[in-house]
Amino acid sequence: MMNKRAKKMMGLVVAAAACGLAASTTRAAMLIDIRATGVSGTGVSLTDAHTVKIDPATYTGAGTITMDVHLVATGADGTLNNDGLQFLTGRLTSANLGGNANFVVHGNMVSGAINAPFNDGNQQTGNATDIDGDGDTDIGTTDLSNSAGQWEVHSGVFQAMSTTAGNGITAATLTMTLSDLNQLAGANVTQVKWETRSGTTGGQWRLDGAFSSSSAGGDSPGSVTGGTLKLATTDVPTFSGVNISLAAVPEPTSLGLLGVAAAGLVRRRARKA
Ligand SMILES: [Ca+2]
Ligand SMILES: [Ca+2]
Ligand SMILES: [Ca+2]
Repeated sequence: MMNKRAKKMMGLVVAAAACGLAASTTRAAMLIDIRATGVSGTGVSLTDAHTVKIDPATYTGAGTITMDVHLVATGADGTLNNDGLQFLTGRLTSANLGGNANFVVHGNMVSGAINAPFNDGNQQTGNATDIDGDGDTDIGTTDLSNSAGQWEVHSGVFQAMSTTAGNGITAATLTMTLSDLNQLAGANVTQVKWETRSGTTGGQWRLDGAFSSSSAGGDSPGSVTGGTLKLATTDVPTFSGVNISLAAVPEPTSLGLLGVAAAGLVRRRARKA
């Protein structure tokens, strides 16, 4: 028979499995996926595409994080060749999840050139502005209702997601030049995040439509029929950011203490049996 703790553990396992299932189901949405692709600097390490760790014991106060802004329009019918994007406008900031006072790390951010096919002349790499007033420069402006100075991808026609590698498009490369580290209590995660332009149309995409024509290479589908025209004002895009946190490196002494505690537990269990 399961005791209380075993039952609780079982519940957690079931809940985790359910989360996994939910995450793998088709998401009908526009995703701005900010992915870390590389780091430099002593004590700066890349755990995965959305996690960067800084080891305060070895960090020298300098380094970089290189990121991609990857755009994916995903409908609900399981195929990407009828999902497309025409333009998207917003800004990118680096902000602590708990507020500016307890930042993990500061760093100025810049965007590289916007990649084809979202560079029809109306694209923008965004102004260098300290949007959140934390002392480092972000990409875009403080007025999220105005497109001027924001980061923007723009194509003259709809572009199907399936025409680019990786089921989406890598719109641009971002670089964050790291500086000072804050190790004050309360510092937890600094996140590179996305905010879509508000007020008026901040983007336009199609999910599960039909692209009626295409060039030889499959690019520039031109016109779209069917599906639903999505506007950022009514269908808010989701984003996946890059989280920067302090690396927790267990010290040899605390590892030793853990060993002693484990040995004590074993002795206690042995006595009870
Ligand atoms: Ca689709
Ligand atoms: Ca910042
Ligand atoms: Ca800032």
